[in-house]
Amino acid sequence: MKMQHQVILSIGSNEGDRLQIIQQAIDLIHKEIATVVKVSKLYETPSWGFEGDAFFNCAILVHTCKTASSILEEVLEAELDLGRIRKAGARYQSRTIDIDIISFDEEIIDTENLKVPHPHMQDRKFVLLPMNDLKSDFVHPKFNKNTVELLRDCKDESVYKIVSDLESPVAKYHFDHFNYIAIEGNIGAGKTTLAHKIAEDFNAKIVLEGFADNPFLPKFYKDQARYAFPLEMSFLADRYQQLSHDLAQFDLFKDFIVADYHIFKSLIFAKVTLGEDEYRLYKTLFDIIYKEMKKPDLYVYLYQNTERLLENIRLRGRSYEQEIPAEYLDKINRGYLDYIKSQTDLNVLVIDVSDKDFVKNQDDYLHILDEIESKAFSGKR
Ligand code: PH2
Ligand code: MG
Ligand code: MG
Repeated sequence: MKMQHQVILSIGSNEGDRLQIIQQAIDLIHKEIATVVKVSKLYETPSWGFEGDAFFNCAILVHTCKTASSILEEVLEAELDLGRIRKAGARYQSRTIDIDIISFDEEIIDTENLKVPHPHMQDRKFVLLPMNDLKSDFVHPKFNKNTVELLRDCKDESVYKIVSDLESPVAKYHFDHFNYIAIEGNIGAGKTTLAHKIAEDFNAKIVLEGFADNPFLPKFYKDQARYAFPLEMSFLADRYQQLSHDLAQFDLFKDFIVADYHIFKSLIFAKVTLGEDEYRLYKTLFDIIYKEMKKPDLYVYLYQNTERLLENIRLRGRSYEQEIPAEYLDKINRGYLDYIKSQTDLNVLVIDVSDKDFVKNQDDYLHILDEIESKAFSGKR
């Protein structure tokens, strides 16, 4: 299941420096609205439905957690920022920039301001041809046809010509220099959300901690002393099993692996939750297992302040987590920071996300991507 919406936008221009304006539009969308993960070729197309100069058209695939109506609102604003002036009168007219929502997942939206899939997409090769370049798995929810089938059945006879290559915003990142990125952080820091976004945007294989089926976890939060040892042992066993399996499997269709944990967290938590004797026994076993494990070539620690951790825990609403005290989170955070300080040969990146919201603010997400990118050349390969 994808966490983000897959949205296809069509971009056109038949006035001014068409190539430059379209490239600016793509960059602006990526910077402020949604992550542009794929860009089609650029086509020159005769104006469709009215007399006017030829258009340049392309299509882009973007990922976002925003709603369709906020995407529409933001895209209209981007058109204005890019200098579009809507003149009164004729339905179709020449324009410096036009950005249309073609599809939003495979949803059917029919409101006053927004109709999705775009009601004319099936009649227009200037939409379907670029869309076909994106190789998305979109299936039209009304016609039950994929892009290739829509194109095959399209009656548009106009002649379209590929004019140039556009620059793709995600192509500037080199995350495939990594084989294995571990995203770490305290309970509620946003590890899983960030791992999902990166995996979806960069075609990585995701490895998620399967905490939900740990039978000791709810018990532990009620009676720490009694359940800490079996809890830590079962986490260690699960993580070892999952990681040794998933990291050994080479996925031909994915570029790298992103995990929402690193096995060392087992020891960090054990140190906080176990008594001294138990911890010593635990560490003996941990060390044996740890030696065998593949190390990530980037370890990202998301630092989040305790107040917002508590807020996130409340918002995600897992009942057994609701009583976690602030002091416990402080201790876990200190455990992580001590661990990080003691590491000499781990490629560590600490990102302070305490005043960031990488789901709602595209700018905050791009900041995180840029930080990771800055480590792409110090990682091994
Ligand atoms: N957009 C229109 C109407 N006609 N023709 C071409 N070739 N390309 C367009 O983007 C286009 C059009 C209305 O938005
Ligand atoms: Mg249009
Ligand atoms: Mg429009």
